[in-house]
Amino acid sequence: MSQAPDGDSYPIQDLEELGSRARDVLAANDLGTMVTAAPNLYPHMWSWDAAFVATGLSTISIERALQELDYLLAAQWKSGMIPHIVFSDVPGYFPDVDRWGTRGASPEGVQSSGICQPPVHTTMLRRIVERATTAGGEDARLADEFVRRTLPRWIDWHAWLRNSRAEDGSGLLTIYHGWESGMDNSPRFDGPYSRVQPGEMEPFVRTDTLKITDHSQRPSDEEYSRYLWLVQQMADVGFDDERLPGVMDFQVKDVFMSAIFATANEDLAVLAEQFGRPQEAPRLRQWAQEFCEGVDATVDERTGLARDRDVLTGEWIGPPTMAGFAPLISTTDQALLERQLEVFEGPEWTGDPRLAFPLPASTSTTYEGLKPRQYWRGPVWPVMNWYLAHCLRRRGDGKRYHQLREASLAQLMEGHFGEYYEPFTGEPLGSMDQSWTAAVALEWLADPENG
Ligand code: 9WN
Repeated sequence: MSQAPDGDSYPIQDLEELGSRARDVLAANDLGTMVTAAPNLYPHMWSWDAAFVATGLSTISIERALQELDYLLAAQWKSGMIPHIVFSDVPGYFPDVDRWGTRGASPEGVQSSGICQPPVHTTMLRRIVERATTAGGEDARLADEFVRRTLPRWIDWHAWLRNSRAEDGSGLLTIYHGWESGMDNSPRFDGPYSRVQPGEMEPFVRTDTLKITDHSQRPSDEEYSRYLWLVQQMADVGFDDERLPGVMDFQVKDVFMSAIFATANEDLAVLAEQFGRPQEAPRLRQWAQEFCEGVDATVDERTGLARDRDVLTGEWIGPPTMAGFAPLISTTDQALLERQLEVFEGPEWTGDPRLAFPLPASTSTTYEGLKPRQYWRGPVWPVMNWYLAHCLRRRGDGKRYHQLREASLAQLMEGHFGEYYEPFTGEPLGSMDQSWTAAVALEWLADPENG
């Protein structure tokens, strides 16, 4: 293990300063209606970012945290889908709403994309509710009112995922675009994307590479033309859930998103029981179990890692990425959990002595395709560190939560709140002042608990 300074060994004023800067980042990115994902590169609300941002905001104001989730829910489609982007009026992101062709599909007055992202929302909502309940008073009242009012919407969201993305009962969600995974250009998707051959398309100009001028940190133009082709394929069938399986050139059973969904169903079941809809809990628990089993069944005996599956070819997906640790999120199988932890702490992952901090990189640091500076092909993502630690702590592993907390605080102390970090040098990369990075810094600071 490399020597990560102990997060708790920092002078209290350094930790306070980190917290104060994280709060400033969220305040600066707050348009009043939404906290944008990042100030320049991402001037809109992203679905899974908003959930993490809400939990960070809840360390400051429960009311503001719940408003964030309300704003996201207002963009929910009739089908139950929560779109991956809710557009603000700030220009400068591509693809914009016109390129998406979703006007008319999203609710009146809302501009959104037409795909989804990982369903971390109800896990974060449960966390916010716990914080509000502990605080008591007006915070507890607000949380109670919010959950009672919005429970049906969250249940619709989960029902849409289960019924339009996993109606086969596999316990694995299908995604039709790498953006739906939130890990856009991960090597997980190289095989499926290699079979996407863009046809005739409107020309386009990227905006991301105008903002991140070191292009080695972003996906390539070739990757972008595939991304845009898939958007066009969906738009051509009016984002009709029933027609997508017949037309899409990219269809992957996403194991990481499925594990997130398993856990989120358990969290939603708990909320349903606590807030007046206990009759919904059995269905949600059944989905939790279905997806937990679906995820466990993908594990490669040889490597101990979980795998995605390419629906169109039936092939398992090989590259060793952090998605392989999906069972750490959802499994109830103790032997599998232990095996996964052994791999997680081994020399190909957080035990690699070359790492700046013992944190999981987005692909194994010994993978031949590792690109330590490029997006989901190697960098360490602070938001993922906190989410995995949160899932471990949920199952009672306070020791590992604490270890990941120390290493994460050590990483974040440099103060830029990078979107992602170079694993060996700890250099912040991508967007700076990224909202979800600031949000998880606040979570780490709010919660030093050691099991
Ligand atoms: C496309 C906002 C989002 C995150 C994703 C991350 C990145 C978008 C982009 O930024 O994706 O959705 O334009 O690159 O991959 O996880 O939600 O932070």
